[in-house]
Amino acid sequence: MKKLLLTTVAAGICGLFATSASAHNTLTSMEGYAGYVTDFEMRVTHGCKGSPVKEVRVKIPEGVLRVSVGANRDWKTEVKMRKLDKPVPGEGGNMITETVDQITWKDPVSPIPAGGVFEGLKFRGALPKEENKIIFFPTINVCETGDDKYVDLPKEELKVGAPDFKKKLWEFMSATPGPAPFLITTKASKAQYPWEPMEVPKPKADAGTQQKAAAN
Ligand SMILES: [Cu+2]
Repeated sequence: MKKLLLTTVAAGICGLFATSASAHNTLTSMEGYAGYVTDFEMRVTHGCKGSPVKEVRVKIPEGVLRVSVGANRDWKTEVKMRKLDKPVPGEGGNMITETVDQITWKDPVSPIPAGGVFEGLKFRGALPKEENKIIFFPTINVCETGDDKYVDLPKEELKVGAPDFKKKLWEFMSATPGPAPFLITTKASKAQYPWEPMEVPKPKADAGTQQKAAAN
């Protein structure tokens, strides 16, 4: 009976904040410049119904490449790779054929307390060049008892910039107890590093127009 009561109270605390994005695992920064190599931090804000967190897993979404994990002396980190459908050019001319699929932080010096504090787990990677894209990073907390899965994705595609985007995003975040953390790519006004030329995408009609001009 006592145990049941405890669980109910803890569930009540989570439920109270369930509609607030800050109550779940979220990325500390929910925006990032398209194409930039970006530092990410997965923020863990509470345990599973009162149980401390002893393992955190993050799934790296498609299109986020060149991923590395921040040094962490409190957790053991483990990286699982996946093969890319299509190899992409990497630095120094060699082709990248596989990429990080999942990062796991486990066996901590001590688990993240169930409440009252948060912890940020750092990793980095290159964001896709596509602007106004919402990218999901599904994540799972494994606790001493039970787990919390923040792996739910929106039922329909969320179009950043659409008139009802904010409403749809909020609906998604409050629809289930486990919305996946996300980040929105925004337009960068300059290349990431000052020595890099800004890439100007060529309009598709360009080649045809030039050919015509040449023919004339
Ligand atoms: Cu939560």
